[in-house]
Amino acid sequence: KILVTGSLGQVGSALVMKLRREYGAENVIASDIYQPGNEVTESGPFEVLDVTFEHKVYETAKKHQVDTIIHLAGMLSAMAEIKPLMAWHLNMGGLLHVLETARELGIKVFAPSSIAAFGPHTPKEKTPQLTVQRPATMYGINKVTGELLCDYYFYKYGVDTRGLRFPGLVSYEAPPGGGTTDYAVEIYYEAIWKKSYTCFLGPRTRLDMMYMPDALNAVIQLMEEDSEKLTCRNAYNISAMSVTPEEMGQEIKKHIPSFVMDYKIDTVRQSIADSWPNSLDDSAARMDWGFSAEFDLEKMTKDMLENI
Ligand code: VAH
Repeated sequence: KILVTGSLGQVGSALVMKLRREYGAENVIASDIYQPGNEVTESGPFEVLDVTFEHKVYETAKKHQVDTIIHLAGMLSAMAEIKPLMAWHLNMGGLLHVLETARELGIKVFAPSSIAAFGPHTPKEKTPQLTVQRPATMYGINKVTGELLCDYYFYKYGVDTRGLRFPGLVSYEAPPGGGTTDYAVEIYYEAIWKKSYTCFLGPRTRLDMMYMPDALNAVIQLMEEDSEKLTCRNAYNISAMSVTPEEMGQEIKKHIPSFVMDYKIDTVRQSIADSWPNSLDDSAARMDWGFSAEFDLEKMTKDMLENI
């Protein structure tokens, strides 16, 4: 049985539905801080769970006798720069409560990291799996600390912790909230609705991106792999494409010729994006557990525009 925290978020919404299809709805307990009425809360077990309360995490995991926790509850990069202390409290408190519960109940844990775990001193092109990690954002500090904490619980207590450094994620099931890469989702919606988009990052801001189906497959593949094959548990670099807003706009124009794009730079999110890599080396994930991405910019754009 799998407990997913942050089930109403951008990754959680899509992952819960996929896991329920693959493992049976009754085996996937979704949870989040509140319970609206939607397909995530109504297609299987759902718990209201605030991960900043340790006993709540423990009680929920024990009640449902879960063997795996996929911990997605957290605050993303741009919001974390506005509320850094709240970000630390949620991102680190939540993770610690999940790890403590996992240690006591013998549960496997997936905790997401991000390209945000790298900083200005990190090599930007083909960023190595093992390299300098001195992020300059609260979210990036949370991600690096999370990686180290997950490794610690593995080495010290034998907790089976695993993680992925997600690039920017693009999807249509549920919007991201408070991220720096949110432009890569907004651009598709506004291309359909308004035939135009004002981007908050500069035209040549190059970042790693990935379409949600590839991200979900990567989580499932990683979690199903034999533990001893994992040479870098927390956390694997993965990527599908390295793109700029300008390139995304040009790809959209192939489908919507009248689409126009302009730029109104958000200096906070621009400086966050500028501190991140331009392209990741994901060879460790390919070698250890056969990661491969199916969607490139062309296939993602076609699928996004068809599904919105
Ligand atoms: C964010 N979407 O923008 C997240 C992610 C690599 C970006 O961590 O904060």
